[in-house]
Amino acid sequence: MAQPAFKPNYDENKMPAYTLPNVLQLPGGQPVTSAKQWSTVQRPAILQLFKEHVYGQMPGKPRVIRSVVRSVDEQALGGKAIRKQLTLFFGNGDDAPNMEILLYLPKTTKPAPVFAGLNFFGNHCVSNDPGILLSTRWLPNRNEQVVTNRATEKARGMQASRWEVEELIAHGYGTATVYYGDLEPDHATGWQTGIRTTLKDELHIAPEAWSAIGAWAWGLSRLMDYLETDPAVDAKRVMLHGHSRLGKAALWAGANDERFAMVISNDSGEGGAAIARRMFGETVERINTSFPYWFVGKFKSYNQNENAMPTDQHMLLALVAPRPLYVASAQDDQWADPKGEFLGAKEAEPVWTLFGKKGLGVSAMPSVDQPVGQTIGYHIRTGGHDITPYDWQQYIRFADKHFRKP
Ligand code: GTR
Repeated sequence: MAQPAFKPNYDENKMPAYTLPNVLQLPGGQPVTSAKQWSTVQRPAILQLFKEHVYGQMPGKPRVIRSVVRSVDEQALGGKAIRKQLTLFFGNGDDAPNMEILLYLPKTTKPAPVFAGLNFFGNHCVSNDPGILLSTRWLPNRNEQVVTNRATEKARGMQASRWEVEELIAHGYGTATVYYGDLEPDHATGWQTGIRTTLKDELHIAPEAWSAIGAWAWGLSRLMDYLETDPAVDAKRVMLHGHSRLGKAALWAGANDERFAMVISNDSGEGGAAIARRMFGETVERINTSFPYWFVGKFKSYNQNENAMPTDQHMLLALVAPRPLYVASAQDDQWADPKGEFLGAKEAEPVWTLFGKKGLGVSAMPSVDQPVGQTIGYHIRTGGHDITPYDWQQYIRFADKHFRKP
């Protein structure tokens, strides 16, 4: 029998009753009272809950990681930037699983802070720069840009509006990116050709012990491994960012890997920054039905059963503490539940307080286009599900505030 069509709830008055787990309450019921107790007991315990119930295990590095430079242009973007392209191999030999890295750096003598994130359509999608190597991987078909699952020349710059490469360079930041499909193509059988299969023996992990979001997040940590080896990069100032499903992956990577200095969630919604128990817009059941491979099998047991989860997404955001966290929403992106994203940040705030840091510094959700926050930044902007220049202006300002102190 056909399933009834999913009807998202967009009415605050039809919210189910729920009680959120307290981020600062230990499993035995006692409160977490010190930053040390958070770091040594509660943080690892919460991370473990997300591994078991939501995103799966997070394997370590392969034994061999090798970067091979493909091209360097010291006069990129009209002479304003340095462009490097590398392949990062996970193992010996040209046929080892690998991912392509695109890196733009400002022309400075000092190591540069860098914004790092995955892209949706191959590295060539982030800029019209003709020097970017066209990805040869599987891509989701789109118009004349991706035909029979391969990029055409028309795919160049197809998501340039989401990247602001020149703006970042002008502000003294580098930008590093990898196509998420290099880790795992985003479809139901993508795991069969992605690293969950090709690296399963090397990483000693069964494909079903983790998830597509896990594989994408793992790739971000490997990108960090590379950035740590590049003397032109200040690896202590790498700002991780991601939009939507890649925002979920960025949060999961930032939770696991504390080398990232700051984490930005752009419209990450369900399975990202939004409180799942609200069941507003996309729900656990809906995301598990559309994208079952994004999460581990156990997550399906919470379909329409959110109150039984030992986690909710404020706990994921809390794992970024005490580092700066930015959560962004968009007014017309109700599917991602902007209010639930704000509340995710708000409910995570006590952990920053424990570290003596000011979090959001507001109790109510701000109005549209009114960014707020100290160590946790938040805004809801006008417009839909996207990354816009407005979003980037806030991220640059927030990074400047935390990492470019005079
Ligand atoms: C949607 C999904 C969202 C979000 C979005 C995206 O289809 O329901 O959770 O991940 O895709 O990545 O743009």
